[in-house]
Amino acid sequence: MKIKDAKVYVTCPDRNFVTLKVFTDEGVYGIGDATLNGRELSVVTYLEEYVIPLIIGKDPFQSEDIWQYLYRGEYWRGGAVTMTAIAAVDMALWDIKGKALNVPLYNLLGGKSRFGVMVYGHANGKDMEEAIDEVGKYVDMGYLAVRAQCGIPGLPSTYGVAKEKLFYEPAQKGLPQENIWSSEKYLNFIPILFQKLRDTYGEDVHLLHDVHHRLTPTEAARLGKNLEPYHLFWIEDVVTAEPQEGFRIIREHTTTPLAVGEVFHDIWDTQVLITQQLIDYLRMTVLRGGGLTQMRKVAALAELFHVRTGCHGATDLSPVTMASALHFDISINNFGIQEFMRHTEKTYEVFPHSYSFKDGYMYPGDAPGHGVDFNEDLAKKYPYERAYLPINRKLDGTMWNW
Ligand code: EZ4
Ligand code: CO
Repeated sequence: MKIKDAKVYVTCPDRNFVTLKVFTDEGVYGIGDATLNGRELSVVTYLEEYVIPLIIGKDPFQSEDIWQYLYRGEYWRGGAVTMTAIAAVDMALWDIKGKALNVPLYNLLGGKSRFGVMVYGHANGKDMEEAIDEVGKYVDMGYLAVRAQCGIPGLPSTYGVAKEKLFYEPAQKGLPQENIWSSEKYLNFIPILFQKLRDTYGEDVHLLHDVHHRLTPTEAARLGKNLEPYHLFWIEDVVTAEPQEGFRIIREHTTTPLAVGEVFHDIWDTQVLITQQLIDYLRMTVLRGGGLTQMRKVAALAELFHVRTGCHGATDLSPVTMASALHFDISINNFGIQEFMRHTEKTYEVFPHSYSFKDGYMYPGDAPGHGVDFNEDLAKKYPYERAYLPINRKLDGTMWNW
């Protein structure tokens, strides 16, 4: 079998997605997600101008060699644009293999290690009362795990708080929206939120929280300590992982589990964190993490050091990434949890898929490959619109991490 051609599609069914379709001489095609939120067209050019000419004529079953060819052969190594493009090719190749052999992807990755994939949903409220209600709605929908985010008294807006509750998407048209941040106000408020959540819902539901890279290691250690009585499943991205050693300060002070990595690209971004056991969960997913080819290596390394996976599953990852992640999640031993933000109906219509949600778990389905298709005609109806993620400044105007 040979790769005959590949095409890139950009569509905006409520938000932008970049999709790669790889065609073979035997009629089988594979689909990959190439969406880099807020910088989409850079990956389109990278794929069309540099990657597609390199893969035409290659055997799609040789995914390892093609991965190495695109990674080592570029010379400059890594980065968000390159790794998103490589992941898109890799996802499409694994999809082709599954379809050509008529097996669901998980059966090429070691088979099922569990019956389903536990996911967490996103509850958020502009204030405490609304956040508590929203968590209850997820519990009622059958979720076993819920991430809770809340507006902070004294701050006009913050990460994770949405108007459209089920379909939170932070990227917006026009220039980046500006948020204002105060670690002091945040640190004083969040433990009270989780105390109230435990008082209201008891200990059975897993609770998670995302800090979105906004604290220093010392502040993160304080947050972790203050949240210990409420037994969170994890706190996510409490600090950026540059330097990776920074997590040691947090680790030495708290038993609240730590997750990080949704913005990592390379296995090297995880090396110190994993091998020195500084985290509990790794957030890399198939899209930014170099496809299944690299993610399987990352998971194998993590397994040796008691680190489990918690793949990123926000709306900027298309259903193609979601499906690929579900096949990966169900097959590895050291799976932890999967994030699941629902896409809108418009998005689901453009990406018909075989995965499903029931009673807190997701199931990849048994369609050959990853089980997601792409409706080109419908996609054409929703042209690309430039959108940016927000930015964040401290109270005195200092630029900070959003
Ligand atoms: O803000 O993917 O855990 N999930 C997240 C996401 C990110 C978006 C950025 O595009 O942090 O909601
Ligand atoms: Co996050």
